[in-house]
Amino acid sequence: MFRNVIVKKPCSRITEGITSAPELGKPDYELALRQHAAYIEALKSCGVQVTVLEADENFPDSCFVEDTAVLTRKCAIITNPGAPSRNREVEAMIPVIRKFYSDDCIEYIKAPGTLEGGDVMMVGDHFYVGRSARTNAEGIRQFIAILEKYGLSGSEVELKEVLHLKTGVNYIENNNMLVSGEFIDKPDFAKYNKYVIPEEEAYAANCIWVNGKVLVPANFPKVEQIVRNAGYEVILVDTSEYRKIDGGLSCLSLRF
Ligand code: CIR
Repeated sequence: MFRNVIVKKPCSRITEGITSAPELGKPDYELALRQHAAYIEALKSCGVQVTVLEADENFPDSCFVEDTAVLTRKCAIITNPGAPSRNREVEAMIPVIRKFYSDDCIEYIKAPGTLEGGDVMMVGDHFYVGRSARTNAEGIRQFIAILEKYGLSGSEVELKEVLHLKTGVNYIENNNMLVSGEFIDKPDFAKYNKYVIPEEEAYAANCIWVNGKVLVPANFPKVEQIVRNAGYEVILVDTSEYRKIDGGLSCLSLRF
């Protein structure tokens, strides 16, 4: 169960966010704000307490708070984002996280290690970590060492095609996993009930489980049906403006 969620409103410079898909156009800031408000309502309907942080105009991608920390039931791990324009987003997050975790269980990924939360997928007390353009071997080494100190565990997953691990694979509890692209046949995930996301709806592999319900991006009918057929109550949330800068449902919050 999650009790808390932290989100941060998008800033007007969201139009300058990092993107691998410029052909989708630039995000519409006003629409992004409305979608963000609807995302918060969807989360609230799952019974969590939502902490809403004000927008930070210094960082175009700062609404994607997931990348700045990994919040576990035992400790908080502040990341060291590998994207230079995003690296200092963590500074504003630390005081917020200190409201929820005591100082003796807040840990830090330190240079030369880099790690972004989008590369971390929690399955109970085990954490899969994608080695990506943003998360390096040293960051993963530090991360797993921290987890082990708290009786948790972690393992590295190689990824080649997507930005972050959770761009392509997401755990929705009950041994169920949504897999797309390069993750469909990964031996790391052989033991799960895998639901294969069709290529044309790959973006929607990034769903989030929140207290028994699953948030699914709007306008991906095949994924919606897959998640419903798996037995979940679905809440659709439109993330069209975030998609334009490679962001999805998970990126927009820290759930703990
Ligand atoms: C970035 O490239 O960092 C942002 N434009 C998108 C971050 C998405 N975050 C995530 O997948 N956790």
